Amino acid sequence: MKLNCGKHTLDLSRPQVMGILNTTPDSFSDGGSYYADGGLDLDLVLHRAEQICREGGTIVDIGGESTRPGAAVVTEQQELDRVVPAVEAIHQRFDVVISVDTSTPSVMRESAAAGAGIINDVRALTRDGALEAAAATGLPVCVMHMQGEPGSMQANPDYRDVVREVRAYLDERLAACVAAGIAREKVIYDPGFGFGKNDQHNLELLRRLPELAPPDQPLLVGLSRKSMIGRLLDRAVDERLAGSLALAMLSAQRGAHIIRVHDVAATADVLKLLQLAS
Ligand code: 9MG
Repeated sequence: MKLNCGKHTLDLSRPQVMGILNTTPDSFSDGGSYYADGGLDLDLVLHRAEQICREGGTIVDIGGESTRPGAAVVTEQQELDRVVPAVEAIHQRFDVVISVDTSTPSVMRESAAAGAGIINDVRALTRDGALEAAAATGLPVCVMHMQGEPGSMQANPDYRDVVREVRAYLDERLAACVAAGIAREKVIYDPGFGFGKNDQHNLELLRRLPELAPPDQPLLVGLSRKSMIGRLLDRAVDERLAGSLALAMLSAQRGAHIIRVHDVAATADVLKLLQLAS
């Protein structure tokens, strides 16, 4: 399976590593890492992008909004200011697919014009104008499942059958994307681990990962350093590498094509060995 991302084509016959670059002051794991003197420092952003590429990442995922419960609400202008210059700077210097983690139509449009290759939307293109904006870029889109809203989604997540409900939602978003003019093969499914799910829901989704997408649809999984790992193993956020790697390997074995992670080098090693031994 191939994913055409503008001037790049990703080979999804082996799992691809998507490295996380949060240009937010308050993300749960790396918030504020790229700020100096109160502002976003593009040299620090470029340093992280270079690290992702050197360590084996083929996609850099840039986000300007933290979706962790309790995070500050970001304005459209703040998001544009955090994301678009970073996309532009990375696009000029590195031969890598740039994914923009956004739900905001103007950020999608301006990022695509600046060189982005994937739109990653945790709200699955449900904001007003998002489907149309994404379709106009011609880029692949990642549609993620979330129950509720970031501020309250973990209060009391509730499902009769989490796998069936998540799959039905993603199928419905695929149909909406196709109706808006997005090519079917450019729609990436993502169950949204930790987004309105308790630990049992997350584990059930992981166990039944192959049921979550049609066989010919790209599947993205994000579990890196997430709080589920912290609760299940009693580990602080900086002690979750082993747990993150175990889940990355499990996800790849169960059909994930793109693995979104903080720890690129270690994940790339694990996935390489998995490929060699498979
Ligand atoms: C932005 N973001 C945080 N977690 C994520 C996940 O699991 N998937 C995707 N697509 N994006 C995520």
